[in-house]
Amino acid sequence: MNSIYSKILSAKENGEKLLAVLLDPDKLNLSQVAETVKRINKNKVDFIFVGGSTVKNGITEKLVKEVKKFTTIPLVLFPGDFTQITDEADAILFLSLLSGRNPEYLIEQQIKSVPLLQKTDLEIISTGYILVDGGVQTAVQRVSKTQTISQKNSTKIVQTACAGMYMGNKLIYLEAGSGAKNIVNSGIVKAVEENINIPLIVGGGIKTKEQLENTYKNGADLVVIGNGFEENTSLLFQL
Ligand code: 1GP
Repeated sequence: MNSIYSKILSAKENGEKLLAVLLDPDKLNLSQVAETVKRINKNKVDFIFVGGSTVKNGITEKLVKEVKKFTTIPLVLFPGDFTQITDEADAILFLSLLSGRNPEYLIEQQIKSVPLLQKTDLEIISTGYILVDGGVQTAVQRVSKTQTISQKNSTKIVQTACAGMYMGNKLIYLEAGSGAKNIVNSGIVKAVEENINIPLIVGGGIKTKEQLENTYKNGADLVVIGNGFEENTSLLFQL
């Protein structure tokens, strides 16, 4: 039942690093899925995340079903809102946007998701989601109508992560936003990792092998790559 979280936990305990590729249903057509997933299969990818900030109802489910035809890699929903929930996936990051002050994304969306989740067998993984400034306004910021936390404010980011852990979240996700110009910097990743004892996910703007390796070295247990894979499909081969 808890296979995906167990895998992340044991990777953390063993110092193994995990990689997720993010597929955004808004950007990926169903006709591109077979080829994209075959490329993912050839690499050391631990999870496929599916989700986006502005996906229309029903599109995520279609994409998930299509992806599943071509891979056995576990598929984790990373939803921008509750309408993206589908039983066709294996797990869901049950996100709360802790960096923001919009109740819609702190608790309302979560309540709205309950009737759907009660009908699924999805593994539910509570995740404290922290949006830091990535140098450009990203979709999460626009859709959630929240502010990011400046990467100069390491204390606030660390305290937000700790609060998320004390609230019982199983994961912390440090996000610079999809297409970020500035990735979550080394100092922030390190400071958060040193202060929490739950697994740390980092994503947003990571496009090179060096950025990926540094992010791991500084303490990320799982790195998420979206645009970097779409724009440079050979990136994963270099890892
Ligand atoms: C976004 O962290 C993910 O939510 C991935 O971002 O698309 O910039 O890799 P990129």
